[in-house]
Amino acid sequence: MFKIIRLAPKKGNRHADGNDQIGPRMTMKIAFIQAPLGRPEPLIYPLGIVTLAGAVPDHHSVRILDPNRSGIPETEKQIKQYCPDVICLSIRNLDSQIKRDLFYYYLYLKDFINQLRIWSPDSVLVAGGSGFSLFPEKIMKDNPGLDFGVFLEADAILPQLLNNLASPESVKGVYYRSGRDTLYSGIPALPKPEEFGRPRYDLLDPGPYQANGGVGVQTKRGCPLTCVYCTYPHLNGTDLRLLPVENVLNEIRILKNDYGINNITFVDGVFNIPKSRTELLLRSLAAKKTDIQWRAWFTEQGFDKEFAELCRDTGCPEFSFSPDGFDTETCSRLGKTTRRQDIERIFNIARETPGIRVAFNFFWNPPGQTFRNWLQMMMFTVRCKLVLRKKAGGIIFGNPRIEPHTPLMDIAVQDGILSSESNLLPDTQDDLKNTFYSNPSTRYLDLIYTVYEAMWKIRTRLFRNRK
Ligand code: B12
Ligand code: SF4
Repeated sequence: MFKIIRLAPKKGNRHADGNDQIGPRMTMKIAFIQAPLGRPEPLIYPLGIVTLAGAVPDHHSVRILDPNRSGIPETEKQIKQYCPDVICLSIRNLDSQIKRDLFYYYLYLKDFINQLRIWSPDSVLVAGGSGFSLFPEKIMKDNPGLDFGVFLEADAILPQLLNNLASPESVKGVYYRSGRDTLYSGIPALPKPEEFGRPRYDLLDPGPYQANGGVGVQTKRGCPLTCVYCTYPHLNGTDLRLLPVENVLNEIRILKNDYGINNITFVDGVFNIPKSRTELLLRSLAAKKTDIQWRAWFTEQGFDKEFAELCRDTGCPEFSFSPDGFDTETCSRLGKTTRRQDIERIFNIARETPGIRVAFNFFWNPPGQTFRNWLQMMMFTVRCKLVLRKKAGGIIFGNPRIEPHTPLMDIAVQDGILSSESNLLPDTQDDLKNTFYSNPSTRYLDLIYTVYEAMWKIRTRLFRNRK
């Protein structure tokens, strides 16, 4: 049976103009819930649902719950008290994507969805979020408790779906049930900047979240670069959709003045493109004397000393780069625009500029890897430690998680690591280990990686004990 039968208005729910038929302006109680991760993790402000709540029309009643902060029992209590008509579950993370610290959040999430169904059997359950949008069909199939799923950014879609719960096929981007089948209403357009929700900080205090790198602030969506392993072009498109600088400054002002937030993270895939607009944002921030600490992800492209100083002087203590490969050939194979000389340039800027730190992420054994290249990458690491000393913010090695809709998936199939039928969202954590790329022609490097992994684990344990 089609579960929308759940939407008979509950006691107290009224159409905004007085009658209580299901219809576009019926007032509903909507609970946004961030999916719990299943293990303690640094607390991240759930910007997706905080933003989405800002796109929901005012006549609805809205709450935001984050079990990662409040715990599961408190979430259960809140849901049972509130009795939402609609639960919007944000599935952001599926797995840790780090082989040396692998954790499969998705296994835990499946249990949580079953729990939600027991706590609130009459609510309509809608899923969405970046994790969901990577595997929408599989997640709908694995979790019969979900009534709807929304593909990609939902700022425009969710309000339409709320108006059309009985005719989801009329709203693009929606997965819905019909008997035993799951149907899809068709590819949606990504929202324009003026359609993005404005974060509803009033519904979830950002204060407790600022310790871990800061509260997220978005300045744009989309990325035009072409890194082969990256999911962002699939999730947010390849065109940059820029929020007006004034809007961004306004969010920062509200966070600072109303919630005492001094630390923010710009959540854009790449912060410093287009460069001129980033400079404008930073100069305007300086002019407002906002006095905040911020961090972001940068591309080496166009990053010069003057820009580094502008960032430093407006509150950025550390620059994170992901050249991923070290020599130009490996970088090209990874679809990066970065060249070896760009990495050296960043190194020199860090050496010459007081008050800045740089961090680099590299892949241990990516497509295009050679022993010579690996050795040079190791020598660069040592050089960073010896020359940059405290200015070297960290050099991290990993292997890319192979995600769907990425060119890396095709490379992995060509290299015999996967078959085109492989399940990238498997049923066990053991099988999840097979979703990481490691270049077969330099497989012996994996042995050295096991030593690196072991050292990393010992270091993490020692650090935790000391804390
Ligand atoms: C910035 C970022 C971070 C920052 C966050 C900084 C901060 N203070 O906020 C840091 C580096 C800390 C981080 C950490 C992690 N991240 Co991260 N992160 C991102 C990134 C780039 C943007 C997230 C964001 O804030 N977007 C802005 C908001 C407004 O958009 P949104 O959340 O996507 O929400 C929209 C839609 O998804 C949708 N939506 C969201 N929720 C819902 C719910 C419903 C019901 C509906 C209908 C729609 C919907 O509508 C929203 C508005 O359009 C995404 C990649 C991406 N392009 O999305 C990865 C991403 C979410 N991260 C990812 C991962 C894996 C992680 C980590 C697990 C990595 C790790 N091992 O540490 C941790 C988890 C941290 C945690 N506790 O949750 C993955 C998740 C996919 C997966 N395979 O699991 C992503 C997709 C990147 C990737 N590699 O593919 N992350
Ligand atoms: S620059 Fe960053 S966000 Fe853009 S494609 Fe590369 S990894 Fe993805």
